[in-house]
Amino acid sequence: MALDADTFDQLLRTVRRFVKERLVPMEGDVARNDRIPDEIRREMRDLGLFGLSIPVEFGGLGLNMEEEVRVAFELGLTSPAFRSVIGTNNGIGSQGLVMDGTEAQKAAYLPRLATGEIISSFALTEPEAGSDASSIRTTARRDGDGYVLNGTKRFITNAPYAGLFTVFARTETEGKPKGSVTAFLVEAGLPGLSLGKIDKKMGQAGSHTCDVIFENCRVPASAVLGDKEGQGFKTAMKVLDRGRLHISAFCVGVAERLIADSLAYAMQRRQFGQPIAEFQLIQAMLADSRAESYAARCMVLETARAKDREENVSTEAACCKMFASEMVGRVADRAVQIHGGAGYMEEYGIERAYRDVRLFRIYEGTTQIQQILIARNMIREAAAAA
Ligand code: COS
Repeated sequence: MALDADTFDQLLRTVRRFVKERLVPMEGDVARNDRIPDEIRREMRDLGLFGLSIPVEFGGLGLNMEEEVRVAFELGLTSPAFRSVIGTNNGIGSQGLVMDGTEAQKAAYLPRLATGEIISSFALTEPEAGSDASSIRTTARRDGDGYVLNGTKRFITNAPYAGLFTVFARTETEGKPKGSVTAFLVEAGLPGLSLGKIDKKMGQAGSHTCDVIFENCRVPASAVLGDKEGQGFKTAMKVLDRGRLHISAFCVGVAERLIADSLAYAMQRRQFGQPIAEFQLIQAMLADSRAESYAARCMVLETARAKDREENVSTEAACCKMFASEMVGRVADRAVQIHGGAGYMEEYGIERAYRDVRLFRIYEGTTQIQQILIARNMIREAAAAA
C-alpha cells in the first residue's frame, strides 16, 4: 500500500534534512573511525528508516517500489556506509521473509526488523559460490524435528550486528541443484553459529561484512522460510530483483551528489584567470555526468512503477543495475578529474567516493551477471514469441 502524497512528501523532506544536517557532516569521521555512531542508529530508528519496505501491518512504512527508490535517491546523497545500516532490513535481509515467509514467521520477525530492534543479513555467498548462486555447498541435513547446518558464508553485510540471517543451504545432495536450495531463518547466538573477523575493504568504511560459519548448527523445522523446502533459489532471485532496483536508485543519488560537488568546485576553482567551469573540457565532463545520471534516474523510476503494477521486471532491474552502477563509476572518475589534485586528497572526500562506488558494480550481481541475465531473457522471450 502506498502512502498518501502529503505524508510521503513529508517523509522525503525529513530524510533529505536528516541526510544534509546529520549525516553529511559526519562523513569524514565515519570513514576515519570505520564506525557509525550509536546515536545515528538511534535517530534512524526514530525516523522509521529500518522499516521503509516492511508492510504497515508489521510496523513498517509499507512504501511501494517507486516510493522506496525515491527515498534511496535521497540516501545516496551521503556516504554509502549510512545506507548500509538500514539497507539489509529494508532489502535483501527482510524481503525473502516479506515475499515468501509464513504468517507466523512474518509476525515473529518483521515488527522487530521494522523498528531496527534486530538487524537482518542475507547469507547466500560462499567462498566457492558467488555469481553461480545455485552451486552453494552449505548443507542442511534433516535430523529429527530439525535440520543441522554446516558450511561457510562469505562477505555477509551487517553480519557482525545481525540478530537474524536468511541462510541459503542445500537440503538434498542429490537431485537438481537449484531445486535443492532451501532458505532458513536462523537466529544469531545459536550453538554452532559463529562469525569470522570483520573484513578489511577497499571502501565503504563504517559498513561491515564478515564470514558466517555453521558447524553442526541445529535449527528447528519451523526455520524453513515459507515452510517449504526447495524454494530457496527462487526466493533469492526474487529478492535480488528488488535489491538491484534499490541499489540502482542509490547509485543515482550518489552520482547526483558527486555532480553537485564537482559543479560547486568547478565554479569556485580558478585557473588561467577564470573559474574552471568556464572551460569547455570541464563542461563536457559535467554534461556527460548529468545526462547519464538523468538517464539512470528515469530508468529506475520507470522500472519501479512497472514493478508496482506487478509486471515482471527481471530484465529491466538488471538493465538498471548494470547501467546505474557503471554510470556512477564514470561519474566518480570524472569527479576526481574535475577536482584535479584535490580529487586525489583525502580531505575533499572525492577519492573516498571513488573507492566507495566501486562496490556497486560487484555486489547483488556483477555487471557481467546482469549482462548474462538481460541477454538470456531477450533470447528466451524471442524464442517464446516465435
Ligand atoms: N524471479 C522468480 N523466479 C526466478 C527468477 C526471478 N527473478 N529468476 C529465476 N527464477 C526461477 C526460474 O523461473 C526457474 O524456475 P523453474 O526451475 O521452476 O523453471 C529457477 O528460478 C531457475 O532459474 P534459471 O535456470 O533461470 O536460473 P539460473 O541458474 O540460470 O540463474 C543466474 C543464473 C546467473 C542468473 C543466477 O545464478 C544469478 O542471478 N546469479 C547472481 C547471484 C548474485 O547476485 N550473487 C551476488 C551475491 S548475493 S548479494
